[in-house]
This record gives sequence, structure tokens and C-alpha cells, in this order.
Amino acid sequence: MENIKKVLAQFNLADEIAEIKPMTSGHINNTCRVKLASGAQYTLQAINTFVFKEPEKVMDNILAVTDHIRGKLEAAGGDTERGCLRVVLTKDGKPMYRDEEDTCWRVYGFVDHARTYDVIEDPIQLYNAGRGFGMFQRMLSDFPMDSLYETIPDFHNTPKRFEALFEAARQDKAGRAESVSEDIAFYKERLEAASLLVKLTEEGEIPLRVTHNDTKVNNILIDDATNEALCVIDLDTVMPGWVALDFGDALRFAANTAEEDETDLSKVSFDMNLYEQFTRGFLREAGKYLTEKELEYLPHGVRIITLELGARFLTDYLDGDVYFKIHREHHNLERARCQMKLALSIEEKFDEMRAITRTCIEQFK
Ligand code: GN1
Ligand code: MG
Repeated sequence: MENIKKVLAQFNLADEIAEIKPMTSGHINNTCRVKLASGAQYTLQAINTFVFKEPEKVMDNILAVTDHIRGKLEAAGGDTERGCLRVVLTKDGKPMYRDEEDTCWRVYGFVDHARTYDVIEDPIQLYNAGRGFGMFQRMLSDFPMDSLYETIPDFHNTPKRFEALFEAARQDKAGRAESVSEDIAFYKERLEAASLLVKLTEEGEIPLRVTHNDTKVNNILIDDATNEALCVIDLDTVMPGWVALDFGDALRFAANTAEEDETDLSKVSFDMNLYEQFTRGFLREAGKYLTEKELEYLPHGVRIITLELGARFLTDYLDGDVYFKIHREHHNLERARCQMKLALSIEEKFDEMRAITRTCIEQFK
């Protein structure tokens, strides 16, 4: 705690600290909530520099993107306080503080009377989350994409993620490869399907855009009183990417009938009602900004990101759990198998997903 107080003293916070509470839901950064004597709240984060090699550049991206969004909200008469993440600067005007041990800290304003959901409690929240991510896409549609630093190179290059999995199995650093040979075969069978978006982009059929790249539904704040989506958070991976994967990532998380690491696989399936809710919300806001081809491939994004994340969890399991935080011994394998079961459910319902998407596209054209 003393250390955290020393860190907070570097930032432009007006008041005495009353309370510091760790938050545990993210897999990458370490986070806590800070309350001042005045009642004002903040989020303090230690950036994971194993994952983000150049945190200063991550913060430059975040400042540019939040400035852009704030400008859009201002022009539309929206709520700039609650509608956009606010970076609190250090006393010497920097967006981040690097301490003597090279830990990199940042502080965000905390939006009150709003929360994130690991499990959606009412389908309307997912419709609203769809709108929230759709608005995010729309507001960034004229952001200069090439000015963004690529915070994790090839982050959503799915065929490369698959290759990394096969390489991890060959290297077998943690001696676990034999026990997961069937899981690896599952991914070998799906390499071509998983490579589709990358291939379409190489062929000039689908553009890259400024995307969030980590649109888990717990990365959007929902207003306690109205259930409306207020603000997209966790902007570390905003960089060029595929809209279909942002769309897909939100759904693989929220339309799963179970949690991301459920071990009872009979509970895991893809909920088509929730799919429809999110799709309607998303297309209402972003539909007009996307090309016909991008719209057509939205359902593929759901399948591909689910395959990709499962492959990433399995890779980390093979590497000995060096990337994602784990809470039990086989956690990454359990996560991978949950994503594989979900991918099977998505594959079964794929034609239905395409039909629903088509109806929503027509509605918001
Ligand atoms: C990580 O930081 P968090 O928990 O929101 C990961 C995402 C994964 C997600 C799976 C930088 O996100 O790519 O989809 O876990 N972020 C990074 O829950 O790797
Ligand atoms: Mg994240």
C-alpha cells in the first residue's frame, strides 16, 4: 500500500487517498480502484510490459484516440465526462509514470454509477453494448489509422497465431504437448477457415480499420440507471484491425451461455437470441460505415476470433503459462477447451447466424 501511495503521489490528484481496492477481472494488467477523501474515484494500473513492450507509445495512442472521441462527443452535444476514458496526467504532465523498478503506472478517471459485466444480466444490455461498440467504430472511422503505433504486432493475425501454436507444440517447453494432441488436431483442421479474413485483406477485398481489438463485453461500461453503454475502456490494443473480429470478440464472450473458462462443457453454447441483440445494436450504429463485404463476413469474425483465442490459450498452456494470468494449474487448457466447444456450437449455428445478420443489415441500410 505504501508503494501505491508513493506512485499515486506522482499524479495530479487533488486530495488524500481514502481507499485502495484491487480489481481482478483482467488477464493482463494489474489494476486497483482508488477512492479519495472527496469521494472521487480513479483506476490505477500497472501496465504489463511483457505484453506491451513500449508502454509510452501505448499511452500516445490512447491520448490521441480519446481526444478524437471526446471531440466527436463534444460536437454532438454528448457527455464527454462519462462517454470517454480520461487519462490523468502526472504532475509533470505525462500520461504515465515509470518508477525505479521500471514498473509503468497510469491513472484513469473512474466513471461513477456504471459497471462492467462478466455475464450479461439482461439482453437489453447486450443490444446496448452492440450500440456502444458500433458508436466507437463510427467515431473512429475518420481517425488517421497510420498514425497509430501497433502495440502488439500481428495481434489478430489468426494464421500466425495458429503457426505459433504448432511451433509451441513442437518445442513443448512445459512437456504438455502429448496430452493435448487431439486439441492441436482440432486447430490443424481449421487453419484454412481461420485464415479467411487475413486472406481477403491481402486480396484487397476487406479493409483494415481502426479497431479496438479487445471488445470483451466487460470492456464497455454500462450505466447503472439506464443500462445504456457509456464508454469503451481498455484501449491498449486500439490499432489497425478487422471490424469483424471486434464484432466477433464481443459475441464470443457475451453470447457464450457459460463463462470463458467454464469446465463443464455441457454448459457452453452460443446463444442466438443474444447474437441478434448485439448485431442489431452494432449495425444500427456502424452498419452504414461498413462495406458490403465487411458486413457479409461479420459471422466469420465470430468463428475466427473464437478459434484464435482458443489457440492462444492453448499456446500459452504449452509454453508453461507465461502470458495470461492463471488462477489454477490447468487454467489455460480449460479456457482453450471452452473456446473450442464454443467454436463447435458457432459452426453448428453458422447458417442461422448468417440469416439473422442479413435481416439486421437490411433493417439498418
Ligand atoms: C486479454 O486484458 P484483458 O483481460 O481484457 C487479452 C485479450 C483476450 C482476453 C481473453 C492484450 O484481455 O486479447 O481476448 O484476455 N488481451 C491481450 O479474456 O492479450
Ligand atoms: Mg485488455
